[in-house]
Amino acid sequence: MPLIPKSHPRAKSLFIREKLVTGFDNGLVAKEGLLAHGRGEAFDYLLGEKTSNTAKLAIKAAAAQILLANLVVISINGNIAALCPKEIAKLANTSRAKIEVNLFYVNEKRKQNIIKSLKKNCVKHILGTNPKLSVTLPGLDSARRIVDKNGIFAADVVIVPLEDGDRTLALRKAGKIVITFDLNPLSRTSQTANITIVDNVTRAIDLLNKACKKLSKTNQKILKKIVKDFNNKNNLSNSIIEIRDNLTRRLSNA
Ligand code: PTJ
Repeated sequence: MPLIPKSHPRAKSLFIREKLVTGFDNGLVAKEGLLAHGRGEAFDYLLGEKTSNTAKLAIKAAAAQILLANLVVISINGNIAALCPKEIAKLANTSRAKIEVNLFYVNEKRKQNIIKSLKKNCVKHILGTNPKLSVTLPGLDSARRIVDKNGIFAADVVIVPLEDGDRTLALRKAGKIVITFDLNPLSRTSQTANITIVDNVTRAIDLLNKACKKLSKTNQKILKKIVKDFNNKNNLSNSIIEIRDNLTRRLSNA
C-alpha cells in the first residue's frame, strides 16, 4: 500500500512534500528548506492551491522579460533542485538561460549533489562551480554573495525562485531585473523583485515554459509593452486580495 493514496483529498500537496523529503534524504535540500516549504504550503492553502489570473499575468510578463534579455540566469537552490529539475532544464532550453547553483546554507557536499542531480536531468552546463570565476555581489553578507562572473554577475535578468530578500535587494541594486516565484506575496523578495509570480513553483514553471514558447515569435515592441504594462505592486496587492476573498468565502461557508 502506498503511504499516500492517490485518492487522498490532499494527495497533490502531499506528493510535492514528498519530493522535498526525498530531496532531503538524497542530500539536495537543507533542513531549513523543509521549513521554507512548510511556509510555502501554508500560503498555497490560503491561495486555494491553484494558479490565479494574477499569477498568470506575472507569468506572461516574466516570459516577455526573459525573451527581451541579453543574458538570463536561473539561480538554483536545494528546494528547486528537489522540486522541478526537469522543468528548469526545459526552461533553460526554451529561453537560452544559463543555470547557476547558488546556496544560502552553503555546503560543498550538498552543492555537488545538486550539480549531479541537475546533470542527470539533462542540464549540460552549470555555473557557480569554478572558484576561479567566483566574484562577490556587493551589499550582501550571506553566502549567496559569491556568484559566477559569467553567470549572475553578468546577467541582466536573474530568476530567483524561493529566494531570501537580502539577495533580491542586492541584485536590484546591482541593476539586475529580478523575477521570482514566491507563494508569500508579503515576503521581502516578493516586494523587491521586478516580477513576482505568486504561485507554487511546481505549477507555475510549466506555465512559464509554455508562455516563453508562445511569445517566442512575438516582436520586441509588443514584448516591451507587456513588460511595461505589468505593475508588480498592483499584482501583489491583487494576490493579497485573493487570499482575503478566499478567507471570506470560508467564513460565509462556515
Ligand atoms: O538551498 P539553500 O541553502 O539555498 O536554501 C534555500 C531556502 C529556500 C531554504 C532559502 O532560500 C530560504 O530560507 O528561503 P526563505 O527565506 O524561507 O524563503 C523561501 C520563500 O519561498 C518563502 O517566502 C516561501 O513562502 C516560498 N516558497 C516555499 N515553497 C515554495 C515557495 N514559493 C513557491 N513555490 C514553492 N513550492
